[in-house]
Amino acid sequence: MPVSGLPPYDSQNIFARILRGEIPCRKVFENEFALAFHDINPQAPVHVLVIPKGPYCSFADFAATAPEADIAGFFRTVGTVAKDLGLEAPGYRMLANMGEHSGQEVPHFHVHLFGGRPLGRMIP
Ligand code: IU
Repeated sequence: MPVSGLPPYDSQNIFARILRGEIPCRKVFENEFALAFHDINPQAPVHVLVIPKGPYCSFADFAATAPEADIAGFFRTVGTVAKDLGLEAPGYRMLANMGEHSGQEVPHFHVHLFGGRPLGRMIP
């Protein structure tokens, strides 16, 4: 269940359909906690999305309602994916849009990983 004030999870959203294998993706990694795949509209030489397997519409939903073991497993996986992509030594950016003001487009929680070039400062 999403936290109050947020819309209910839409099981037909594009990332839910990717998780179910109904729509293909360029998979990078998958385990019990997460699926990682290349963004279709990359904003950096490496632009990968990491999504949890459960039905969480946003970071707020995930942080408030996912079992702690799933939260730990998910974020450990984000780190492993970044490392395996060779991003750790030069560095990378991770970002999660949450809700309307952030411009979140897909209502399934996802972390962006950007890397492969100096990314500059980004505030906010
Ligand atoms: P956002 O944080 O919800 O704004 O990011 C959504 C991302 O999902 C965005 O970078 C899109 O390019 C990306 N994406 C994708 O990789 N595959 C898709 O089929 C769709 C969006 I729709």
